[in-house]
Amino acid sequence: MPPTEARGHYTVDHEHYTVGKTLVQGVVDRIRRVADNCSSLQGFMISHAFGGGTGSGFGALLLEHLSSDYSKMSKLEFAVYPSPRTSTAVVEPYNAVLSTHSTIEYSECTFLMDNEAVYDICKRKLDIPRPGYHNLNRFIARIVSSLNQPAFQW
Ligand SMILES: Nc1nc2c(ncn2[C@@H]2O[C@H](COP(=O)(O)OP(=O)(O)OP(=O)(O)O)[C@@H](O)[C@H]2O)c(=O)[nH]1
Ligand SMILES: [Mg+2]
Repeated sequence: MPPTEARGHYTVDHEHYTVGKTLVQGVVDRIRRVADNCSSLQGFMISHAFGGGTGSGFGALLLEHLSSDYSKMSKLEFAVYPSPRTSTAVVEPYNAVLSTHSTIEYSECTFLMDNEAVYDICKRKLDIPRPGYHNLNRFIARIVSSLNQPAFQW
């Protein structure tokens, strides 16, 4: 997600109702341009963090638009759930709670990657003394790839 100034002060409300509203149409237009060039579009995969202002607020808004423009296509979400051990802003729990309802209404399936659990697995099972984002991401990437694999066989 693009960096925003004063991280954490931009909560889900800000991204969803103010800045997000002015940007979302441009993003949807770009997605449409790519989608129109696909010969056999099956759906969308959206990766975002529930804790980030952009990831939660703008993510929910984008999902809402995709679901009205492409109602028949499947929309799969890969969402990172905030953990106090890796979080950078105090508003993350609020962002996560406020954006949860959009996952119920607008996406077919949401895969929740709990940063806390992934951190624990890296530390205890994979013996990484101080796991960083790159360790967490490598692990998450494997999960996402294994979920995608059946789709690639078609
Ligand atoms: N697993 C994992 N979690 C991340 C990573 N980067 C950020 N997070 C988590 O995501 C949340 C913050 O989301 P960001 O993606 O940084 O925020 P954003 O969506 O860009 O929103 P802004 O607040 O507008 O910057 C926190 O809970 C972080 O711990 C990453 O590379 N890997
Ligand atoms: Mg950001």
